[in-house]
Amino acid sequence: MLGLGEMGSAIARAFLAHGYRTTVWNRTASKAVPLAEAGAVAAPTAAEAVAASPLVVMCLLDGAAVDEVLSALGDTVEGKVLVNLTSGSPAQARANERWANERGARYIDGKIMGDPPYVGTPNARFLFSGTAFEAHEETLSLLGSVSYHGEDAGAAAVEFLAQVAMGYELLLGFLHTLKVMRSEGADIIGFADRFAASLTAYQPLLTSIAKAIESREYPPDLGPLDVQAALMDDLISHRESLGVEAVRMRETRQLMERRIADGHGGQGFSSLFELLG
Ligand code: FVH
Repeated sequence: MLGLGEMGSAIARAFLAHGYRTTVWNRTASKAVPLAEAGAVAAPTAAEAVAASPLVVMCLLDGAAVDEVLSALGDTVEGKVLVNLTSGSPAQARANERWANERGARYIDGKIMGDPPYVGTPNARFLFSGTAFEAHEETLSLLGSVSYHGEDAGAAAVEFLAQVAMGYELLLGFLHTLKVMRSEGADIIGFADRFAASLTAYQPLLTSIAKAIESREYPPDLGPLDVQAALMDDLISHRESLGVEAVRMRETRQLMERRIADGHGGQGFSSLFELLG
């Protein structure tokens, strides 16, 4: 295990808990001490840790840290399987795979959704991609609930960035809406509970929007744009009257106007996809 931050340490502990002989390395050596006390072997260098095991798992801060550690490892990775669980882009994952293959190693890219205390439980989600995954699925499944996204090494990162981006899009909208509710003197905790309960209604809607985009046949989902545009005006003026940011509402309104002007006022929300750059 290379990298013993919060996440790397939790991963090393999960392997130890399942009886795996685990060698650990961290740039700041003191972080290996608690793991050595828990039964791991602490290696003085990353290359010595790699030499100890056929399966090498890395979880570092970012892509720059991965590049630094990989370049120090060089050809010592020959014959190993590298599993990189560091957050990063699809391009970084594909470049890491090329780097590993050129040195006679195989590469699995992994991305983590969940906090360190959940590692080793189904509440920690691990997304994987790369051709070597199947052979190591059993070991990697000890870390949490696992999903495989295909042979393209970048596929797990594509899914991870999309999932994380959706989370931020939703949560930023939620913060702005809480601002509206608080400006109106409403109970925001009660609102949060009610909105959470209504989230299940979005499940079929998300699927039907994706299907409408694939088929390019846009039913009036959420109602025809002609009708929705009037509602957008209410949303924008309500927010503006309270001094709350309405930038995404204005963007949505502009997209609706363009679509209506193009003669598609009878179509639904999903049809705005046609206008996205
Ligand atoms: N912690 C979390 O909740 C999440 C949840 C979802 C995904 N992540 C990703 O996991 C990666 C590691 O995150 P972390 O929480 O373990 O981060 P830290 O505790 O800050 O540990 C960072 C480790 O990286 C080492 N490191 C940093 N730079 C270098 C470098 N140039 N060379 C070698 N190692 C480096 C650092 O070493 P040190 O500072 O202790 O010497 C730590 O071992 C991350 O991609 C999250 O996005 C976490």
